[in-house]
Amino acid sequence: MASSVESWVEEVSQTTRPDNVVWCDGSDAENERLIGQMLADGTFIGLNPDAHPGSYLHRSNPTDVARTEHLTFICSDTKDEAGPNNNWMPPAEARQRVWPLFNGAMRGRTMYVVPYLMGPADSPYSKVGIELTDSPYVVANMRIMTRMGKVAMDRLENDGVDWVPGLHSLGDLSPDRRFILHFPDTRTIWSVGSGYGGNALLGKKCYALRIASVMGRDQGWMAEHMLILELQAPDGDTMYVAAAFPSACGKTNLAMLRSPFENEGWRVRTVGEDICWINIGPDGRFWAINPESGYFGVAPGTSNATNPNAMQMLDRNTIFTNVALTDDRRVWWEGMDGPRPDHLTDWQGNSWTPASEAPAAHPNARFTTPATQNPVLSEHWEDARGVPISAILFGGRRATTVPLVYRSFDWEHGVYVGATMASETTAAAAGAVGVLRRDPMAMLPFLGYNMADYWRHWLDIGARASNPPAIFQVNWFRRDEDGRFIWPGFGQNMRVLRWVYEQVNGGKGGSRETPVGTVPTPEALGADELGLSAKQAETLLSVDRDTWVSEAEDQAAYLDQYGDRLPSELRQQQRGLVDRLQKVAV
Ligand code: OXD
Ligand code: MN
Repeated sequence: MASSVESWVEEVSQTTRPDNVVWCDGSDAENERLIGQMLADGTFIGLNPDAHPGSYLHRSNPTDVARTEHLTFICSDTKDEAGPNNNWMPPAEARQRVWPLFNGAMRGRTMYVVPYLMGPADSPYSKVGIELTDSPYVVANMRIMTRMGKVAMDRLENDGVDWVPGLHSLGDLSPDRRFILHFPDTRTIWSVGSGYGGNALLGKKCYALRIASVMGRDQGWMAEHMLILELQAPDGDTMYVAAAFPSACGKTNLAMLRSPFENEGWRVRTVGEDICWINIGPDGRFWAINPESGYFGVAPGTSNATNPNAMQMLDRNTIFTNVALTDDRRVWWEGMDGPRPDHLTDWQGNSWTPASEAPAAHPNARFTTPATQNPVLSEHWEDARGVPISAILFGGRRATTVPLVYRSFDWEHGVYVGATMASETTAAAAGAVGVLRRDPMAMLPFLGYNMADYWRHWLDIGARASNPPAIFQVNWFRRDEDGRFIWPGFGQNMRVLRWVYEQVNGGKGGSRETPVGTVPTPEALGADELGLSAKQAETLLSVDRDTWVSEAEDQAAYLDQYGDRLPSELRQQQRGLVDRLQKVAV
């Protein structure tokens, strides 16, 4: 046992005062014990064993159902280091205001010591964390989402590597006493008052994104909110694509896409569906690993029509959180296949009928399931050196303005496209849904330092890599005049991936240049086959000059808040966009 871990556990126990301390080894026996306890005390509800073997339902506290960005802080020495993109709390204030919430917080509870590894067991890029938590639900989820227990302790002991301490307590679950704090200087995490995934599974957003982004900046690599997919072309050639989308915008569905052109040989396999750590390889390419080993996905909207591979993956060994329950103890959520049941128990445990006004499952209801159950998992998902990325997609929900897909002109322009991307907000975070906000690289809620310095880092990394990926923006969510989505999305997104593949491989046909970037022709996407009218296809791929002039102004206003820290390259890119738009005949 690494003595530094032992002394930290001792120190935390002195404050939190748990009745017991349990060191987790990640074994099946330990998991079964925890599940037994949770079934006995109601934390877990057993599901129909024929329909859902090895699976459980958890109902969270109704005030604790999503990430709480307004209660999430970066505790750097100065406000400038955290940047306008973060809430900042000085470390001294954190000690005064938040540390006391841990005082005696674990009395009457067990404190679990959870060693975990982010990344494949034998990858030099993987990293160790230790989470101390008083929530057995968190332990059961961490066991799916990370490589937990012995494998992490072995890494610590054999390699003497650094580890990231994360302290988590449910506290009293009151939002008034809820804080998710990150100390970039000491690479430490404190989370109190929430059991929700993104707030409480500290390996995920807190470590693999907020703390890791700081480590990446200091050590020359990148931690990104991106899926990684393997795209196979008919001749067997494979290409890897990383894609950043804000939360609940379909990353899991894209990463597990079932191709309508599988017969022709076009197919997708998954390497990761939420987080991607990128290092520059000796060949000057971007090499990416998925630091996680499970999926914490949004259940509502998942069906055989939208993600058949996920439906197959979820049929066993899954923890469901805040979904609805049928009378024969199966799970149910809005958007699932088949008729809506006449009676359900809703996510809060109340009787529900179709006449009920509120949805039966919470809109941010989740599943936690092991990656190994994904029927289209890539053979390379645990490769120690990662997989080489040839294209990066930035996407978001935009009802207007942004075409279905376009390619940026070069790396710097691509960084500008990522830096200015915007999306309508979703239920993955507490707060209003459907409000447009800029969410650079889909990292707004997940970056551990000043966004302007992060863009500098992107520019520098691109300059250092002799062969960086091509950058694209995508938007599956464009609507027509009647407010309907134009693009069918889901499996049909394969048409966009196919075009991306052709672009990366030098295909010049099927595209046209616009002031914002290169867009496909309707023919290149097979818009006809999809039954899109010429007008629909035009709207989908259009770059409207006036709309883009105001978009460019709004982008400039957004960038301005970063003041002198903003890399000059991005200001130049903004001017370049305005110039190109001005040249368009009206
Ligand atoms: C997630 C999120 O849970 O982005 O992945 O909120
Ligand atoms: Mn995410």
